[in-house]
Amino acid sequence: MELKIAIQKSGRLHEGSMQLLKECGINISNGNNQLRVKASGFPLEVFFLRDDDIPEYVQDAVADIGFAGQNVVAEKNKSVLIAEPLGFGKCRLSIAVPKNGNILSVQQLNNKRIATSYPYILSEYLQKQNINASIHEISGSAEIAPKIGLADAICDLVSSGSTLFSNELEELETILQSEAVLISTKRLSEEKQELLAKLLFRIRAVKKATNNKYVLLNAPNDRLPVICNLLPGMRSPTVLPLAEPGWSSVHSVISESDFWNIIEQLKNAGAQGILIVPIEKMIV
Ligand code: PRT
Ligand code: ZN
Repeated sequence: MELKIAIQKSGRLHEGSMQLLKECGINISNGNNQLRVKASGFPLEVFFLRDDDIPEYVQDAVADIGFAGQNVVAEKNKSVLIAEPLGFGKCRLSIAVPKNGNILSVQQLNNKRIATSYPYILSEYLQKQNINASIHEISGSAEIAPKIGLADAICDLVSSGSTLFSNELEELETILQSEAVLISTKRLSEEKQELLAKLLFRIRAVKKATNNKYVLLNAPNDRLPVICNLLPGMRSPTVLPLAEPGWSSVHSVISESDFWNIIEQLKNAGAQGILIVPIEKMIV
């Protein structure tokens, strides 16, 4: 019994998908550029596909699970379950208009033309906003549409914003935040559900580790209460005596998101010799 997973063959999600599986202890050798490969380290068979096709394959249970962008999952509107956000492939789907033009608000899109590869998400959004605009479906390079007179606005994915910038466009409104997600078919056998639970356990341990750092520091004993207060850790910080009397070493885990903030507070509280170490896996 194997779980069949669909991942992007090549493109922006390919590396992240392979990397995540690798960190879960799953190795995939695709030296011969095959479309279907058996993995080692987990009972998994990998299908390499175009990202656009993944939701349908998963809906139809040709693949049991898949890694795809939320943007694609929402646009294709297939009947699948979203099991887990994966933390890579982050971007947003935004409406953008020419800089210094006359469209300053979403309401001003009424009776305008919008070019996009996301007609379904966009039409749902416009309907909710009660805006009557015409959608020009294109398969890519939306950013040139206003310049060549094909549309008044675009609706496309943005990550750094440099594509918009170099085409003299600016974001008017973000309509969807996206990242890669694990989707699963609604028709998983009990055995396969168990395999998926095992895979999710590994994925969550990897994600938790990526989002956290291990911190070690030295502190005078009289500063320990303040410092430990700043470092809740997984249960509470580990405090060990140093060879030098009156000093201790403190070990704990801090989250990536408030990392710099906490480091500054630790320094101000008298911590010295602060070391930050990556965590490989984290099981709580
Ligand atoms: O061949 P296949 O169909 O599988 O791939 P594809 O060409 O359709 O997709 P691909 O590989 O370009 O993107 C796959 C997925 O990556 C998308 O569906 C998103 O979920 C995610 N992703 C993350 C992005 C971006 N960031 C992104 N920046 N997909 C596309 N872009 C494009 C965007 O369309 C625009 O042209 O990058 C440009 C904007 O980038 P910035 O950095 O200039 O803002
Ligand atoms: Zn695609």
